[in-house]
Amino acid sequence: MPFAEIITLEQFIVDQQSLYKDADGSLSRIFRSIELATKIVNRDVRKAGLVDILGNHGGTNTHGEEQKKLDVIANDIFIAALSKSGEVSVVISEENDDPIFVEGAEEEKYIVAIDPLDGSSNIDVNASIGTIFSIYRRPSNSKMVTVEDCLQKGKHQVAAGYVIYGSSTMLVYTTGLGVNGFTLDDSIQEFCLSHPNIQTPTTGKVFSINEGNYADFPDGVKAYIDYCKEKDASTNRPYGARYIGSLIADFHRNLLKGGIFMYPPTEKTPKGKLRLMYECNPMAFIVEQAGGMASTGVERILDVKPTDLHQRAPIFIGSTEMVEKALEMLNHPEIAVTN
Ligand code: AHM
Ligand code: MG
Repeated sequence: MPFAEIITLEQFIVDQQSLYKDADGSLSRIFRSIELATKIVNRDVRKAGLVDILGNHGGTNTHGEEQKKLDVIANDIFIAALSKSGEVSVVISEENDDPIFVEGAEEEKYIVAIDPLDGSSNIDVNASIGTIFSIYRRPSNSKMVTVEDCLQKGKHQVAAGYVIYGSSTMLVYTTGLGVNGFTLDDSIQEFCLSHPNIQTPTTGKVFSINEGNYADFPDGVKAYIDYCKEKDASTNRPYGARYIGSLIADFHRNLLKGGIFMYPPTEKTPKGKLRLMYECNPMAFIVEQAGGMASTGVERILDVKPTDLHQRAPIFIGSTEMVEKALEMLNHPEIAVTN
């Protein structure tokens, strides 16, 4: 790309700032911190196969899951970068039981939620992994930030984004004015605008779900999966099945190409698996900004009032027509599989 046409993430953020009348640069400073942390994590992810940072860290996280070394490294890097930004009063992370209140910054106006390295079971097999972030304004008028301040509905996010460490490294984000994607140019270590104004197709040909859990799904989900696999030329079915088991990779593909991603409730996990604040809300904000849809099966993801920082939520997310069809079948499994 000719140099004159390159728009870096930093330039883009500065340009966008002028579109917000009350912008004072603080959100831009948070983005700068996220960008720096991303570059450091990217460096570590890229050399994961070469140095001794692969494998389990030995500990378990809040949810009793094994932590990989890179999870711990990424978590530390993002927390340090956000804490140093000077704009963040508290960081909540999928990897930490409790919120991390930033010393001396308790009055700052932003709250950031992070999943520092999602899909970490894929590290050892060299598949795509990612970082997810979500930014809220501190709502209370109290002097010090509280846990309650963190428990906001997703619709109050001021920004959300993800980084995918894939065959290239991309950062995709929204501040509520559409969705834009930036690809890291390794040679200059800059994220460059590569996917301006991402719009997700209203329908697609891909469904993404861990079908191994089929027997445990509610009847409506089973009916929708059967529908996806049924032959019907007029609706381009059967759809293709694509499931990496790394949310960002599955979501990113479907966002660009059209499709539906589902992590429904199962008998064992009645609330699904994914975390509302670290995974579902940021993805829901992004997909809605790109013209798609996200639901728990019962309500819009962004309308769920969190009661716990680490709560899970079922999710049906992606191209609007596909999510609507899935919801129709969830509610009426008895009419399924006849088109
Ligand atoms: P993690 O936060 O422990 O990495 O788990 C979340 C991941 C998602 O990236 C992915 O969509 C999901 O777990 C896959 O779960 P499953 O292996 O049950 O299909
Ligand atoms: Mg995760």
